[in-house]
Amino acid sequence: MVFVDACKRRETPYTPIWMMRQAGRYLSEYREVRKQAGSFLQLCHSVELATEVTLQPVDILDVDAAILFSDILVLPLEMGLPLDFIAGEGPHFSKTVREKTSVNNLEIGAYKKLTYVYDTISQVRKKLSKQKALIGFCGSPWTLATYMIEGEGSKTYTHSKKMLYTDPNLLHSLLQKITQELKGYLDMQIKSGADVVMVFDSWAGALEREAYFEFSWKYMKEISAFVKKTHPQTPVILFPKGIAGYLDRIDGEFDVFGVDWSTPMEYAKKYLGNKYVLQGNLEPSRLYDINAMEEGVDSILSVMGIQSGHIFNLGHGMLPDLPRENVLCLIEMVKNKTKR
Ligand code: 1CP
Repeated sequence: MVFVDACKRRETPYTPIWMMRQAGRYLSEYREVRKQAGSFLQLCHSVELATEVTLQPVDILDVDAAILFSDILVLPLEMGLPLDFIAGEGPHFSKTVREKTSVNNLEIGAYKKLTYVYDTISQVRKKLSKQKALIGFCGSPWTLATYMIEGEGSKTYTHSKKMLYTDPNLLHSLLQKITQELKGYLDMQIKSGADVVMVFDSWAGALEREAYFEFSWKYMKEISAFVKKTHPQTPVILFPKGIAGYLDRIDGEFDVFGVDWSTPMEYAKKYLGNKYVLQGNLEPSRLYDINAMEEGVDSILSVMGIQSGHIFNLGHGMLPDLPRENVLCLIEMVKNKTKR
């Protein structure tokens, strides 16, 4: 598999490419299946339909990896927090976790209930070409905690940060509880057929430097060390978004570092390129314009070259209204420009 080889820094015929949020609304085929499912959560719960949308980007775009179609928030849902996705607003939990009792009430072993995820993974792996990798994923403890504490997406993380500074032990006990679940969750995803796993720390950039390493990176490292110990052959990708200023302190046992678009690739290469394969980091909005897109691709390749050590991706998720023809063009372009 080109993608798995690249994660292990082996020689590949070209730089592999996939895109975060590659299954989504910019594809009419996705919108069709989503309508059939009724709601986003029902789509996540349906093994047949989730399998179909997971495979769509591979069939349509010929990307090198499929990523499980699900959401990071299905774990907190199974831990006992009823979840809704409100159209135009995003996720909403009807309960929040802001004091000791609610941390204690969170269900232990909830990852065992995510059978629809494991079944989707094994279905996808059965149908996916042997040349293509399947990526399993989860949210980081910190990123999941922000949703559980706030009850929804946030711009300020008010309640989460209040807990961090007024009752750090309570936050740690929540993060530890989530970390335990995530270990079991990724273990089960790998046993079900995921070839690679990725941890999304989307709200890493909400934390100042010291706080980031104490409340987020520490747990990311704990999870990746666990996966590397239990499944040494499975590559682990860590994606902390928005921490360009902290790269000098990044360490741990993992294979690939996901570089977001706000982090200059030069910085990532300088601090991390010798130790980790780098994945990224085209600014998704560049896909609105072909010239802007090519300029972005060239700039990334001028830093990363066309040797092993790089996986091409966007620097964050695909946007719902990106022109599909430009996405197709990007895949072609990267494969052509990086042919060895
Ligand atoms: O169809 C719809 O209206 C739902 C939109 C949607 C989709 C397509 C959501 C709601 N989640 C997803 C799928 C999803 N989420 C995937 C699928 C695989 C793929 O990449 O193709 C993945 C990996 C995620 C992970 C995810 N969910 C993250 C981490 C990655 C990131 O984008 O930073 C986060 C933060 C979420 C929470 C979430 N789920 C959905 C939304 C709109 C959000 C973000 C809300 C917010 O801004 O707080």
